[in-house]
Amino acid sequence: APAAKPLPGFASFKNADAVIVHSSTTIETKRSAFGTSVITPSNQLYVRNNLPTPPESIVADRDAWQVQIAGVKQPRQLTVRELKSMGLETVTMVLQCSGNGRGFFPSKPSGTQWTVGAAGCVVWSGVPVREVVKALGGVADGLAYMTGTGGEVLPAGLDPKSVIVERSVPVAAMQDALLAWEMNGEPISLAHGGPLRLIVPGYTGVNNIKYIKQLAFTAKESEAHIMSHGYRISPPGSKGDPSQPSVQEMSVKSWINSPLPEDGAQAPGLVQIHGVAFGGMNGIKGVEVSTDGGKTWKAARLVGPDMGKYAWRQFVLQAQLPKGSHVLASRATDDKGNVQPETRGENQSGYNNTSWADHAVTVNVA
Ligand code: MSS
Repeated sequence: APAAKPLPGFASFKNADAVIVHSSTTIETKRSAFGTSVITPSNQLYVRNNLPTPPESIVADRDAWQVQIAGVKQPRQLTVRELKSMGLETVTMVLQCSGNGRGFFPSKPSGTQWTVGAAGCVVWSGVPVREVVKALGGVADGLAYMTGTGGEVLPAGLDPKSVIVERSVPVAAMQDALLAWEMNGEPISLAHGGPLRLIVPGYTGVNNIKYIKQLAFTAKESEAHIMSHGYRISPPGSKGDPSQPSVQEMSVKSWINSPLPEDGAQAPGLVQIHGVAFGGMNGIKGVEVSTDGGKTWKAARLVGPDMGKYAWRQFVLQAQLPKGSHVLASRATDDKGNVQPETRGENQSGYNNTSWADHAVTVNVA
């Protein structure tokens, strides 16, 4: 096996044994590292940066960081210090890259070949966006989108629109959104978007803008390339364009984290098959587990605390596995009755893979 790549400096606090370093801007959590305690520790959470990471200096004086609030009746620049007096809420949320599961597409779309580990369940604290908007007189009339802009210094000599991280979501997403300064009980690290991050619960990773420097209510979606052409669900063989759906709300998904093929052969007998399940915008009603590749299913038991509809649930099924090879699969149902599908939705860039068949694992009992 090739030598593991070193952790980049801004992510040196990560547990090197728990992650796969794909590149200096993409780090994945190992499937075997998710554990059974719901929350993903900060030192194991995946990282995905579309641009070089900003310098550590931006988190030197966190409270002084400024964000411009535009498209409200009284637009203003606010510091994190001011935001900390305007409201407080905590949300536990699955943060998941739009491309999580891309590595299972047989077409091998370009981009990081994530399997399951471009996701984690994390706790965010900050001020509700709706409180900030209320304090500034409300959203200006007729504005349909909430647009967040990342605070990276852009590489010189390029059209800013071609590189800037700026994403628009429907204005309704404001209701549960936060401007967050804390993650898992600590000030948000630079790696995860400190000093201030836009959190849009239920929406894929890219919509959760790190080091946010502007939050604007806008009539139209951003014209940044990452919005107009990137992160679109394009038919295989075609390029992204604004007419195609953008990656936004996540949908029901689950996967098994133990046992795994990399654990080696299992002894015959009782095994605990466990994993995680989440519904994106909805809570989880139940999870079924199959030990025969999806021919038959048994209800798993949900375990651990229910941290709300945006969090994931742990599930477990005890099963007797005789000698032989077994294909273990999980299939979740959300509380609106949506069932995790067997197959992925084919698309050019490998987004939104929720296929239970792709996430199945084959274990050997000997
Ligand atoms: N933000 C900013 N500012 N920048 C960048 O680059 N990225 C995205 C988000 N946000 C970015 C941002 C993505 S894309 C993702 S996933 C996320 O983020 C991640 O996170 P973390 O913390 O984990 O790193 Mo895909 O859909």
